[in-house]
Amino acid sequence: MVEPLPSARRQAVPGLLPAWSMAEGRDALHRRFLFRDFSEAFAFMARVALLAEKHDHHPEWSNVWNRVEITLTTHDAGGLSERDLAMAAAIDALLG
Ligand code: HBI
Repeated sequence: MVEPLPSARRQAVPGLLPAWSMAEGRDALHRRFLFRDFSEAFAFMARVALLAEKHDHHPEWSNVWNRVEITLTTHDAGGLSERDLAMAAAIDALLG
C-alpha cells in the first residue's frame, strides 16, 4: 500500500508542477503534450516508458499522431501519491 498525498503536499502541486492539472473528476494529474509529428511523439513515449520502468510507476496515456495525453495516479493508493509528483517532474525534465 502506498500512502495517499497529504493535504499540504497537495496544495503545493500547482507551484511545483505548473504544466500539470488535475484530471477531470479524478484524483490524478493530467498533461497534454504536442509534438511536431508522430515520430517525435513516439520517441517521447519510449523515453517515458523507460522512466516508468525505472520508477516502477506507469502512466495512463493515449496518443493520436503528434499528441500524447498522460494521466498519473497511484492505483496502490487509490489516488495521488508522491510517486505521481516524482514521475511528473521526471517527465517534465525529459523535455528540458
Ligand atoms: N503505476 N500508476 C501506477 N500506480 C501503481 O500503483 C503502480 C504502478 N506501477 C507498478 C506498481 N504500482 C507496482 O508497485 C505494483 O502494484 C504492481
